[in-house]
Amino acid sequence: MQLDKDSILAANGSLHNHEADFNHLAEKLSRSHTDVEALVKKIADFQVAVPSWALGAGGTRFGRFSFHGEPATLEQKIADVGILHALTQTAGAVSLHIPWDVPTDYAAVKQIADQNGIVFDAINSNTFQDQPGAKLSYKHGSLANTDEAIRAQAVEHNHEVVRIGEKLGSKSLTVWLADGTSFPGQRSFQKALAQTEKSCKEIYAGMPDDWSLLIEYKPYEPNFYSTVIMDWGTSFMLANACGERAYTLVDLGHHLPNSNIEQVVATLMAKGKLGGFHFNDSKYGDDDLTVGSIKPYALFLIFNELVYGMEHNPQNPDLAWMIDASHNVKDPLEDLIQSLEAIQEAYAKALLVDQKALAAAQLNHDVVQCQEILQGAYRTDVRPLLERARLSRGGALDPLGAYRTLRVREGLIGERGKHTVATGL
Ligand code: PSV
Ligand code: MN
Ligand code: MN
Repeated sequence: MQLDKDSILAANGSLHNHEADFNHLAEKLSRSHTDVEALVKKIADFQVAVPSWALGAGGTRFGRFSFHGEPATLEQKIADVGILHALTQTAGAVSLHIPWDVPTDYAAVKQIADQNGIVFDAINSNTFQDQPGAKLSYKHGSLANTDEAIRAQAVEHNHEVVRIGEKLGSKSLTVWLADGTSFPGQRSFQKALAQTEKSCKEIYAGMPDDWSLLIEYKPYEPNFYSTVIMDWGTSFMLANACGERAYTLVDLGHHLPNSNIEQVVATLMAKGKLGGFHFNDSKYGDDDLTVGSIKPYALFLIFNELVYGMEHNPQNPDLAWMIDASHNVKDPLEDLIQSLEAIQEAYAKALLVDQKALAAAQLNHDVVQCQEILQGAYRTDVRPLLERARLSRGGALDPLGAYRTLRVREGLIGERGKHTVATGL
């Protein structure tokens, strides 16, 4: 199923209310000398990768409840990303997880991606599960394993993932390790870290010169006493040990409660070492809930630092943005539409922050004014800007509304059947 521009245009209906809302907001913003056209262009240009594993209704270890019409093949997953992109004009990339989504027919996969305007962003390796037919087990770790042969198998898997990514046009490899311990004394911290550093360097040495290595961190889960790459400091240290094209990847759910993620972002960007970003939201841990569903103000504060860094830190590369969320209880495509909207909303609000006025208020120690500036931007209803950005690229005025009006899920069920099961998580 592919959504064409005409049906989206038809679903948009009258633009009368949008025009009125947009003009009102544009008039208000130009009073503070905001270049509204430039703002809309920035919002329209912002693209986020959808991970191949988020397109099926995910599950937890307590159960997995399939959503009808789920994509069963990689081609179908990319077609789903195409639907998201056609509606939102924000999801122009897909992020594959290997071996969950190894292409069997590269030409076919590339063709369907091209047809849908989708590029291949960072590709993810997986050494947190044993793969069918694998000689050695990752039960006691992969890149940090005590056994050299197991580490070598894990390094080779990462090189294989790079080779797959090269055929598709990816330019970065994301590594997330489950390696760690669940009980005190189970493993030497120092030796595990040293082995991980050695393995990361081997992965890095085997990558093409125009590829980046993105190192993700997470404090706990699946291990509950220690994780080898537990925090941004450890990831930063490993990235520095590997070299110039190795960076830290921040996943919003991978922090202990109340961590100041915006400060982490600022620190990494100042050092030119923030390479990638996984969006989700959480109440307790790595909950992988819909972006913006729990702490939208925290997301805005994080975006405020990202925007500042993108404008002031040329030493930092362009970021690989990805949604890393999946659920049991929502239509995955509707859920991703909500996440994409929340990301764009937080980005647009952060773009509204008057950086000059904020810097002046900071110099004057006018703490009250600093807060007013941030919250003034946060309280602005930016949705007409998002609508305008989408319309400028032929997208939907209201992606969720159009998804329902066009009966997309029903169409997918018609095509694929009710009882499909997506591969992966
Ligand atoms: C791990 O929790 C993670 O955030 C990593 O990015 C994985 O690749 C992804 O989730 C899927 O398991
Ligand atoms: Mn992640
Ligand atoms: Mn995670």
